[in-house]
Amino acid sequence: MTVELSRHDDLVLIKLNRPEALNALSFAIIKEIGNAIDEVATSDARAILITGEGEKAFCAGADIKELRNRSLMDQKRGAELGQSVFAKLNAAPMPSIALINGYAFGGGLELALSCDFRLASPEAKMGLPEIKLGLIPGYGGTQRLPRLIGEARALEMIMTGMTVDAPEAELIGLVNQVVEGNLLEAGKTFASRMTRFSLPALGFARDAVRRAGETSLSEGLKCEAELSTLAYQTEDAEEGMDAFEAKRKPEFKDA
Ligand code: DAK
Repeated sequence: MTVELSRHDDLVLIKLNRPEALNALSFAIIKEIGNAIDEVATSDARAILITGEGEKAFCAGADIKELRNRSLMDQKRGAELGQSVFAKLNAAPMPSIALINGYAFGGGLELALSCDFRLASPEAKMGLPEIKLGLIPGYGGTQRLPRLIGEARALEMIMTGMTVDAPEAELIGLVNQVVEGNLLEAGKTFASRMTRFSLPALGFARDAVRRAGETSLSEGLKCEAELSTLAYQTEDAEEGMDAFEAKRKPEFKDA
């Protein structure tokens, strides 16, 4: 298996393990990532961490050697495969955090962009260099990057193929944090700030925030009213407010 799953208390780590090719994404690996996300999504894990094996790379992008000599239909299906697999992270009930431990280029950065959060080691380097190959991103980068860092910066990254280092990535909001020291431990600590909350409430919050990048303010506010009402109707909301009044810690049950 080139994609490894390991359990760390209430978290699951998905690790791309193909360091000899800097964890480049073959179509087989993309399918394995999809299977791994499916497995975690139906488990009792409270968060997903994703990283790459080795000290050099999170993921150096699509497997360039494999991209050659394919029919247009195969390419389109390939793009749809990558997009649908990465979208599974958005649909998973638990939050996802990319631990960018080195290069995250092309499809590798697109995988990280599909996570809810990104932490990076100080030596991490990120970019969408597809333009240098005469290509453009095909696994969601043209859509997720501008929603995250704004159109002008996203256009600059995509149209120049520039590399962004970790401090700059933090400055422009591409990563949440640059981590000195152990990235996995930092990922666990980051996740622990939300793992005890109600998964339905976390999901409603994520859906509402995502809508901000997709719709008008008035439509987004309507959506927020609906989702916040749904959250209010959960048993967890009752528990949370009961616990507040009783001055005790809430015990959420994801219900
Ligand atoms: N694909 C395949 N092999 C790769 C690879 C990649 N993306 N990146 C690295 N490798 C392999 C290298 O070929 C080398 O293998 P050997 O030669 O030893 O057999 C090994 O990994 C180590 O790499 P380097 O020797 O190059 O290591 P360096 O430290 O010198 O350089 C680097 C590291 C990350 C700067 C360099 O490897 C590099 O520039 N890699 C390519 C980065 C890149 O351009 N990524 C792809 C972006 S395009 C689609 C449409 C578009 C896309 C996908 C689908 N459809 C329509 C379906 C686009 C996707 C992309 O991701």
